Amino acid sequence: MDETTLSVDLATQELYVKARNDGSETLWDRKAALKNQCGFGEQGVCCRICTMGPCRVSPIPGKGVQKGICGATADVIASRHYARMVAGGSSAHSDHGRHIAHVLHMASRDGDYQIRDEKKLLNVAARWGVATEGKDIYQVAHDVAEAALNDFGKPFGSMVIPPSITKQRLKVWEDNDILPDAIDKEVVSIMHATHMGCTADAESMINLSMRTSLTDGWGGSYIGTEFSDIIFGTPMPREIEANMGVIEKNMVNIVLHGHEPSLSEMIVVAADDPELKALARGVGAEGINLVGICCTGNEVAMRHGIKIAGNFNQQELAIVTGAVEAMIVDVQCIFPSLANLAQCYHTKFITTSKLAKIKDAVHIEFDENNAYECAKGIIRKAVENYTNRKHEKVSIPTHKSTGMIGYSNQAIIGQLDRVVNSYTHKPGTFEPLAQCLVSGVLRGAAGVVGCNNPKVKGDHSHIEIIKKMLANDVIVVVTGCAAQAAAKAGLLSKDAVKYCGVGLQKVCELADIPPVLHMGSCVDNSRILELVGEVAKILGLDMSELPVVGAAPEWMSEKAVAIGTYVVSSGIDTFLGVVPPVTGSPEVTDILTNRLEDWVGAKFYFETDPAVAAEKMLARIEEKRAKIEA
Ligand code: BF8
Ligand code: SF4
Repeated sequence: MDETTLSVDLATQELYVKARNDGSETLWDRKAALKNQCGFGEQGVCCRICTMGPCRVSPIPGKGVQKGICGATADVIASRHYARMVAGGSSAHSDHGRHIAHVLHMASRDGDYQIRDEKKLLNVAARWGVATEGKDIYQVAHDVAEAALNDFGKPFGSMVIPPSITKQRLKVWEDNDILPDAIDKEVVSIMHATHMGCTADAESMINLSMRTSLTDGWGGSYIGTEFSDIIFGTPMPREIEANMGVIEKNMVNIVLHGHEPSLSEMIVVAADDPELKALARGVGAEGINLVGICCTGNEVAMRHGIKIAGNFNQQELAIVTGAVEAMIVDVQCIFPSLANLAQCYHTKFITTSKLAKIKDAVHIEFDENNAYECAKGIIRKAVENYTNRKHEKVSIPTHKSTGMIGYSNQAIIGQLDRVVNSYTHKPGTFEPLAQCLVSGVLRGAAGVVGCNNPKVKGDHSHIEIIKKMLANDVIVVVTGCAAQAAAKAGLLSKDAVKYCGVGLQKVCELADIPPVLHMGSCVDNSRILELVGEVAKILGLDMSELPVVGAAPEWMSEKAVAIGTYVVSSGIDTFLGVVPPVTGSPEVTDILTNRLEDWVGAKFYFETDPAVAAEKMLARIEEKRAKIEA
């Protein structure tokens, strides 16, 4: 395989060649071994929901088998599958949020988890119906966590909706009957509605999917973000380095991979322990070097400046450097292949969650009640492994880039306050940003988010789309693995103004920001919802009326389907660079890419060519501008 076709990232190309020479297998080799992937599955027309099946129906109307044994059509089968993807994604994000709520619940003044952002805690307390006056801050934390935990499964009423939503949007949700009930209830309802013999109507199925997706974006993910900020601190701008070159030859390298910050935060704190540092020197290393992959990488980079080793496509390649003593994982986006790959090198692959045990891994269950000691134990294993390094197998690419990260909404407001014209703008708000959008200095904003997927040349679509946005004065916000692609390509650096049109250049100079703002992990897409909602409120518009678009150019996970669905349901057009498995159903395709606009004022675009997608994104932005300028 020609490595230059796999990814635009040079470190990835270099390590792919090393893996091949080492006889190690990677995702690209396994993709090639699969040869042609199943066309029925790809178009969403294979059903395994009951054991009368599996039933594969024809993706072409009027040609071949049109119905499964129960009579389900391609529309029914594809819409049910779509709904289950949304439920899978929403449950992953929401369970993450619930877990963080449990950590908040156990926070104590003398414990391992403490309150780092009291102001945020007090701000959110009212929403959760928690009185704060005269109460100890830890009691407030306890009460807020309990209220949120109870909201996940409450029997009556809709879930608690954050105040950043516009009133127009709430009305859209009510009118379309997608204002969600409790988070867990909606996911369970999808599992029920997609059971054999329930919903057999694509419109209703997508409608239920939208309800459920909203429990993710405005519920589970929102809780995950806000409570993480309260416990671990709200991110503020800082400089980081990204790409495989951050792995150090003479240090104990530990890769943090996964999603929830409760484990990774504790590893970061424990890595500073004098006992462990001495142990590292004792085994002949210069120290302990923590680096991150995927969303955990984003979480610890934003809050501690931990370097980013890479994104989704690079998880195996980190081990292939031969210089990783341990890869520590919790949940989500973790390749099962890592366990056997680690055995080809000296790496200890350590799983820590009951929800993500992997055969042949070393499992050390992380216990939040004994978090610090547990983290120390895990790091000790890594340090002790340094002497097992096979030096003849070590080769670390030198590639790395620097960039700015940590743009929480508080951080963005802090930067905007630098450009506040006190006659016209209120400090401490998004007003300058809103005015830049209305005046046209910024033509619009784009959220570029999501994964890598070997169906797409790695990082290529992310970078193409981002650069095109910048050149056209569209400010970009990024999260997840897209954010890491941007970091590696140098697009998070303030020097990236060289790619920008004059309007965006001016804004970046005045606010002292890069043109691409790293807003965090995938649960932190909730920060983008908050930002868009607040800007819309300032302008008295609905979110669907802003010149704002979303793109997931290289997405792969069910979480991305949930995100795309809640983003569209929130009124923001979403451009997918990998076609979702629905095209075997003309009706589902029509709903997602067309009819949704009538329902919620936004829709999906399926566009695999990033240059074409960027053109369409810009056209849509201009279309929306015409309305705000009128
Ligand atoms: O939640 S962007 S590959 S790491 S799913 Fe996974 Fe996709 Fe990366 Fe984070 Ni998000
Ligand atoms: Fe086949 Fe219907 Fe069963 Fe699906 S639910 S496997 S289409 S019989």
